[in-house]
Amino acid sequence: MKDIVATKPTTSLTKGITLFQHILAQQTQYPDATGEFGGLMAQISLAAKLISRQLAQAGLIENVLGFTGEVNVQGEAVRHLDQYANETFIRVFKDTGLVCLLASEELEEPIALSNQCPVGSYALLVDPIDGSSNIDVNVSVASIFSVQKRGADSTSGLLQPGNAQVAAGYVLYGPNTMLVYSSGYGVHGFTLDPVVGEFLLSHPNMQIPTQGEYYSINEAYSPDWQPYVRDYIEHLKGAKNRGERPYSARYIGSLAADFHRTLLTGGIYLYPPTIDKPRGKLRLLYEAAPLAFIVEQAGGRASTGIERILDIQPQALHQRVPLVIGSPTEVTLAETYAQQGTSHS
Ligand code: AHM
Ligand code: MG
Repeated sequence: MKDIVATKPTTSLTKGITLFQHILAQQTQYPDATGEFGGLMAQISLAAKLISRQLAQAGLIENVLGFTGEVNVQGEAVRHLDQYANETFIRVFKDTGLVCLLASEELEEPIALSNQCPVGSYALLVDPIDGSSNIDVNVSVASIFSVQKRGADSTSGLLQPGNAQVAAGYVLYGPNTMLVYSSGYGVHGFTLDPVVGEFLLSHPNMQIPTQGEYYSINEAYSPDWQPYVRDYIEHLKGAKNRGERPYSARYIGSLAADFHRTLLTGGIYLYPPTIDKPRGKLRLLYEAAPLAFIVEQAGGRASTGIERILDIQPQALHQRVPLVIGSPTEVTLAETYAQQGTSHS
């Protein structure tokens, strides 16, 4: 099992440098780097800028808001922006030779983006628009991405545990557009300067606080939770009465946006199993695993409550998984509740 360990900040962490400059500077420190990863990240940032521009025109031009009338492999109604973002990721990588396979929440099977796809080539897994239900109400959405080297498994070569990821990240389309990524050497956040059209380093070497003040969960489902989830949330609500720092609740309904707040301020995000969704809702390979990679690099933790997310061997491309992610203090306690499966005070 490979553990991911963040190294100390490198010399390429001067605020204001561009994403590409940062990656080039990092590559100079790793003699085996081929430069392909820099090209890959440049194309991800291009997709991010195109999607960001499209979002900025929502309500002003046709076919940004609303549904296409189609239903995706997950059984969810496809929105125009889901389709645009999915096609954008395909378009920016097609025939570049940078990525040989692309898997997406919007595609039943991975698609080949290059004629040759040997084991070891880069593959990209994306949730092109995470939090789609927030598009039409002008609330933050995101793109989540995971970069793998194609494995040798008999299906797509993509069913690898999260600890095999080469890199992972997300682009948050909020009041400003931010790209946060890790290639296993810390977590770095870049803010899009819309005038220059470049992502500039704004959050070098991000670290999650060891404990936070927010919990994030869809409480409307509390009647459908297992008892340990209710007990854990009740425990958090009781902090004030125990003379501890009280918690407050935040839930945006866009995973990456809820995660980003948790990364910056600490605390916990949970999407546990429910009666209707016994494996939770979130997808392992392009939602939970990339965010788990990021949070561990930032000093946090991610699990199902029972098992480390990065150790899970996927069985299917669109597999769902319960997710408990955030500061080490909160996640560790949530795991205690999950493992005991019963209440404790
Ligand atoms: P999506 O990728 O199709 O938008 O679905 C995933 C989203 C997450 O972003 C979010 O955390 C979750 O679904 C919200 O689900 P719910 O409305 O059940 O709380
Ligand atoms: Mg999603």
